[in-house]
Amino acid sequence: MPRLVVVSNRVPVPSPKGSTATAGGLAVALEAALKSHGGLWFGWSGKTSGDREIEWLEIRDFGNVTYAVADLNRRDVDEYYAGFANRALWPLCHYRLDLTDFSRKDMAGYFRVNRSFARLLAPLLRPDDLIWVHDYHLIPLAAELRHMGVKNRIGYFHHIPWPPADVLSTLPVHDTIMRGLAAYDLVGLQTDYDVENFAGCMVREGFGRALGGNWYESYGHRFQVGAFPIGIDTDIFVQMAEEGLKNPIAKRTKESLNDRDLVIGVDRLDYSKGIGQRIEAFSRFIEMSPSAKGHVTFLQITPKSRSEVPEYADMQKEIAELTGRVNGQLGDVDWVPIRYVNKTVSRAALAGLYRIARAGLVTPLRDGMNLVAKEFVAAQDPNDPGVLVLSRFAGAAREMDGALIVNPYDTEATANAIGRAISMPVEARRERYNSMMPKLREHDVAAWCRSYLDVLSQATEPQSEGLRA
Ligand code: ADQ
Repeated sequence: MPRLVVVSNRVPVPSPKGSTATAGGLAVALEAALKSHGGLWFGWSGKTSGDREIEWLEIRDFGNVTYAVADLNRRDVDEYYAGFANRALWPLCHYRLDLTDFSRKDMAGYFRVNRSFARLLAPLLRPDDLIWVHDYHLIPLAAELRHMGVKNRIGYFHHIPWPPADVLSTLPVHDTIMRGLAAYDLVGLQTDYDVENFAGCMVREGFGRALGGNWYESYGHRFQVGAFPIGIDTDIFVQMAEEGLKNPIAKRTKESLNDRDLVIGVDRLDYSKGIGQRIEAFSRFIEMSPSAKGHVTFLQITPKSRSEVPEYADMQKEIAELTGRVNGQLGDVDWVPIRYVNKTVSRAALAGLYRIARAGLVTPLRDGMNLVAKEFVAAQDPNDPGVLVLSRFAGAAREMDGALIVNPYDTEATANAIGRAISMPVEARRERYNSMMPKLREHDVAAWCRSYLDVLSQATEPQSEGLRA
């Protein structure tokens, strides 16, 4: 079995004792895949070190996994990470053309950092390594490695949505991005819809042609494109939720509710997650339902993220103001409708909080998959499950047919769905839960890793005769 090399923007290097305390399902699954193949995990340390160019790596071994991380300098972080990745590619892939900033300086920084990463990674590679690159920060990495003569199989997984051709083509260097992707052997996307969009960008914009099956040819290279919907570590999450009320945070929350119904939202503070629209919908629900006043509490747990990007700082302010306004208008001396917390909590606490909630609100305006939707369902009590209210614009909506699917731009309809979720009879709730759990168990994050790596490692090019123009 070839060695696995995972490349991601941030690398969760274990503590000296060998544990990654805050690791989520994805990190745990990748770590497990690395351990079973023997492996190397390469990327940014997350640290910013003065003005020094990226020229050295910190390398640490834990068992049969090697972690190799580089610090970035201030300029690299500004241009590559906070700039092109998070002010051009992120908003673009989430259809937010109003928030994109296509600075030429940031673009240059993005390609420069990818070149530096390739220069540091290439000497660590062995000829039969299987290389798996993650997410939009690193699209040009394979092309840079190919320039340096790397012939290994290299796969890319795009965790966020892939936009339609009309949206992608607003990016001045979209051809370079498509060319960068054509240097991979497998481009993995979350859903069939993303694959359709990607194929549209490729074929309609004239960057490549379909060869039949999942195969494409572009810039003289043949590669596969496929949908690999990511899952969660379902069994572990179920187990954590069963013990959830032993968790002090979940226990304190339950006690503090005084028998009120809990509605929960858990997201990074990001404009793609629709937090403002969700607060408006919850507020509308309270206005429309006099009986809910004083009897339902909405807990929104939202750690701040990417505060160095101006659009995120603006949003932090807006959401805080909106929450304050709603609480001021609708609250009472003994009841606050919205508890808004800017905090990261442990996975055990999250599992416990999901379990005590009557409804989970996962209402992004656009999301590659959304793991919170899957975690919320996995954490429910099978005998008395809560209900998931899920945006049709999350990749997860394509699998989770037992959720109440909403359009998050439609405040009234989302408010109605919250009401329906809270008052749903237990039989209907169980039916919805039972329709989703088998899929969550079967398509967990380990199965996702396996299915992606099987295709990457076993792919054989189609014969020329069978090509479809
Ligand atoms: P994200 O945009 O980060 O991921 P998501 O899929 O919801 O979004 O994952 C967030 C993770 O962070 C979840 O595991 C959640 O439990 C955790 N989390 C969120 N808030 C937390 C808090 N307050 N405390 C502790 N943990 C918290 C990107 C894409 C998604 C895609 C994933 C994986 O944007 O669409 O599903 O990658 O591919």
